[in-house]
This record gives sequence, structure tokens and C-alpha cells, in this order.
Amino acid sequence: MSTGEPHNTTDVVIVGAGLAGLYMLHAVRGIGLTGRVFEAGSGVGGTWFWNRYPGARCDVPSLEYSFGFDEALQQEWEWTERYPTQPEILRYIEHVADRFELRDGITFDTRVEAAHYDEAATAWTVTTDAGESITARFVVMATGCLSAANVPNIEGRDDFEGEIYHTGHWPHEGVDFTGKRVAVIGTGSSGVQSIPVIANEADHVTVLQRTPAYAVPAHNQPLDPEEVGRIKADYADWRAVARQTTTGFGGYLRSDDLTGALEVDELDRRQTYEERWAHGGLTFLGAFTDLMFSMDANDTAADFVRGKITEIVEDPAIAARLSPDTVIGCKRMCVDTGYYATFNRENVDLVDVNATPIERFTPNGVQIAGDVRAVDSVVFATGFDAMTGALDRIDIRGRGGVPLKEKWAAGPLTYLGVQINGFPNFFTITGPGSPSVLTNMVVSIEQHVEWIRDLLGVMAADGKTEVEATAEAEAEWVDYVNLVASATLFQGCSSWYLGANVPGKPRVFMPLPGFHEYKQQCDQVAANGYDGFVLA
Ligand code: NA7
Repeated sequence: MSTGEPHNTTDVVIVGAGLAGLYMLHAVRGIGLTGRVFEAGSGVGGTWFWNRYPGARCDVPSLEYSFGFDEALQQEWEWTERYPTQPEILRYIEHVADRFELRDGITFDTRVEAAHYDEAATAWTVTTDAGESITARFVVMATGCLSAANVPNIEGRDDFEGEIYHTGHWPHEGVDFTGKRVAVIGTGSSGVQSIPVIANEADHVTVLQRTPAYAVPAHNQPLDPEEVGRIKADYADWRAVARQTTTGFGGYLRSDDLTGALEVDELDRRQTYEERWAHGGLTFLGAFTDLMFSMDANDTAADFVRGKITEIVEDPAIAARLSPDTVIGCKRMCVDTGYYATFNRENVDLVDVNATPIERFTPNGVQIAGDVRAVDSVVFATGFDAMTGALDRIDIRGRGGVPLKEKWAAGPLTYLGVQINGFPNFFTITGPGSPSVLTNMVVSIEQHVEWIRDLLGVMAADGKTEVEATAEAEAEWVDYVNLVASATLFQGCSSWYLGANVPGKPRVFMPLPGFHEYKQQCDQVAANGYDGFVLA
């Protein structure tokens, strides 16, 4: 590849400077390798660099949504609220970059365009949009699961004369909606978080809802210093308990006498749901053991939430429109602050664009069922081409020049979600086939980074230069992921876990349910000398 640039090399190229990329750089440096990170943004943070929409917060509590690999780091960082805001998480990530002196290894404002494997050299050549070409033994994709924005191609979009935003690419200077008529398209987490905040500011908000969301209250509040002190006194153990859960968080709520929802009478069941609702957050779905396995059990939780919507929303017709009839938990539940109550406001209305789809944009608004709703601004809260989108947008070629896109034409194939047969020395952090988006991402990121680091360390010690998942191990793993997912209710709706939100994307359930078991499997693979991999 000729770029006119001097020939560059490093041991590991890392793509992305979010939580995964930063920790990966720190980890490779820790075992004496060199690393170079390329980041499209002008700063660190990944997801939290881009998603600056009003009300953006993490749906995992701050004390859990943070790194546990360094005792001093977890002791010194002071979170202020139960659920961290985007600015606070970004400050934390910046602190991590500074504390571990990582910035000198990162090239910002630079997008990786291609990564090609050279079999003879046992090395990857990575090229960027800045025209740089760099050779590395290993490539680690820390590109994030929710980083490639999904912007629906609605007719007439370019004719609209107002402003258009996507929650995942929010302007850094912020947006002032005062006096504006705003349409928000999408009611996933980003819509659910931003709609109440935008409604406070804007003249009028029209919510264009295709599928209603199940939202549990956040009950966000300032952290109690005494509680923080108690957790920090025992932080390592507290985190270890989280790693024993299926989601990588909420371990402190686990109780040994958890039962199935249908094993208790209605009164007890209702009381349990009330307690979880009062506690707030995603652990609502941990109330019983069978909520994601039995439709009858799932119905009891769904009914409870529908009852809450009816209590909160004053207009019964709007409450009915806001009430989902799908499997609860099949899409990640939203954690909200005043979402349903927002529909009691005079300046907010709700349009069911499933019943009456958006026909087109006009210069001054959105046309639905022949009527144009005049708006000044449109917010796309329409999510992401999840898990594979960021990888698809890079020209990745493995053995024999085979493009990853071609290999994954019918859906992603990986072994353990970290490696792909035909793509030696190439790793995906929280890739498809691993628990990733079904978990606390920081816990999954730490587990993957440490597993990859240990593998690279073993290779260095044994003088190995190439590692590749075997075709058999990959095929067995893909079957296993399908088997595990099909025993759950996760496949019961058109979610982005299945790729269903992106027209033309193959419908394959991409993440693997069950963090704790997965971690044990990864540890076992390592203990067995990296079963299913060929180390050459
Ligand atoms: P999500 O959860 O994918 O939500 C996107 C929303 O946008 C969802 O309600 C979609 O409806 C809707 N959508 C997508 N395309 C369209 C079109 N063409 N027309 C109308 N509505 C549409 O993304 P978020 O950013 O909210 O959250 C992503 C994750 O971030 C979340 O799970 C948390 O983990 C954090 P649909 O449901 O597809 O019918």
C-alpha cells in the first residue's frame, strides 16, 4: 500500500478510544507490547463522546458502570449520582485516559478505512482516512456495539428545511429547543430519556412512536456518601459478585430464595414487582427467575408495567397507545425519569407511526396519513446498526483477501465473540456471539480485554506469532449461541439484537445471554491451552 507516508509499525492497532480501546491500550502496554489507537472523534469516550442528547444517562448505576481493574482508580473516582449523566461518564473516561497516560498512543480525528491481512508477513496493514498506513501483528476492534447510527431513509428527508439531529451524533454545542416545534422519531432508550427533557424546553413535541417501550423508573438521586463508603470498603468483592450474574451488574440484589413468577401467589408477586419498581432500574427483570424463559411468567411482569402506565397517564387512549404488547425484556428495557408522565403535558402528543407510517418529509414538516405536521426540528432517536454496523463500515479482509462483510453476509460468525476463522490475529471486543449488549458493558469489556491480553501474553512467552479460531470451533459456537438464545424469549420481537431495525440486515440473534457462564467458558478455553484456536 503506497501512501507516501513513512513505514509505520506497532504490535497492536486498536480501533476506537472508548472504554474498550483505552483499557486495551493500557493492557497491551502492561505486557510490554506497543499499541496505537485510531479514533474517529476528536476526543476519548466512544459512545459517551457522541451521545450528548438531552437527558443522556447510563442505565447501569455509576458505581457498577466503571472499571474495577485498578483499585486506586475505583477508590479515587467520586460519582455524584446513582445513574451517571453523559458529561460525568465522559469526565470519568477522560480521567482514565490521563491517569494511565494513554493519550500519546491515540490518533484522534482519524477513521480506519481498511484492515487487510498479509498471510506471508503474518501482519495486518491498516489504512486511515488521513492516508496513513500502519503494519501491526494484531488488530483489536474496540469499535463499540452501538456506534453506527441508523438513520431511516424516509422520503423527502433532504427537502426538510428545519434542523435534523440524531441522538447518537448530537452537536457538541448543544441544541436550544426553546420556542420550537419538535418531532422525535423513536422511543427506545434515547427517545425515552430525551423526550421529557426536550418537552420541558420546546414549544411542542410530537412523539412518533413505532413500538412502545417498557420503561422502569430510574429514581435517580445523589449518591449517599455512607453507602458509597460501604461499597468502596469492599469494592473488589462487590464487583466479583456482579461478575457472577447473567448481566454483570445488580449482584447485590441477588437472593438465594428467588423463585419463578408463577410459583408465588398473585399478592406476593405483585408485592415483589412493587418493591422492584420502587427500587428502580433494570434489575426489575431480576424479580423472578423465569421472566425471560416462560411466556406466562413474562406476561405477569408485562401486565404489571402496563398497569403502571395506566396509573400514570391520564388519558386512557394515550395510555393504551403507550402500552407495549410485546415480550417485556425482549428489547432492553428503558430506565426513565418522568417519561410516561410527559404525555400528560399539554405540549406533547403521541402519534402511532406503526398504524399510520411516516409517509415523507415536506419542507416544513412530516407527513402522516396525508396530513402534514409542521415542525421546526426533527430528532432521530432511531438507534444503531448494532454490533456489526461499525465493522461493516470498514474494509476488513482476512486470509485470501476475503472481506469480513462477505463472510458475514448471512449474519455474524465468531468463536466466543472475540475471533473469526479466516481472520487471524484479529479480535473484536464485545463482538457478536458474546454477552456484550445484554450486560453491563464495562464488565464485558474488562473481561474481553483481559482475556485477549492474557492470550497475547502467552503467545509472546511461547514465541507464537499467529492465533486463529478454527472453523469447527466457530461453527460449534454459533450453534451454541443460537441454542442458548432460542431457549429464551429474546427472539420474540423485532429487536436490534436480531438486526431487525435495519432494512436488509440478516435476522440473526447476535449477543449471547448469560455473562457468568460465558466468562467461565472463556476461562476454561484459556486453561485448556486455548481450545478451538490454532496458535502458530
Ligand atoms: P433503539 O433502542 O434501537 O430505539 C430506536 C427507536 O427508533 C425504536 O423505538 C425504533 O422502533 C425506532 N425506529 C427505528 N427506525 C424507525 C423508523 N424508520 N420509523 C419509526 N421509528 C423507528 O435505540 P436507542 O438509541 O434508543 O437505544 C439504544 C441502546 O442504547 C439501548 O438499548 C440502551 O442499551 C442504550 P422499533 O422498536 O424498531 O419499532
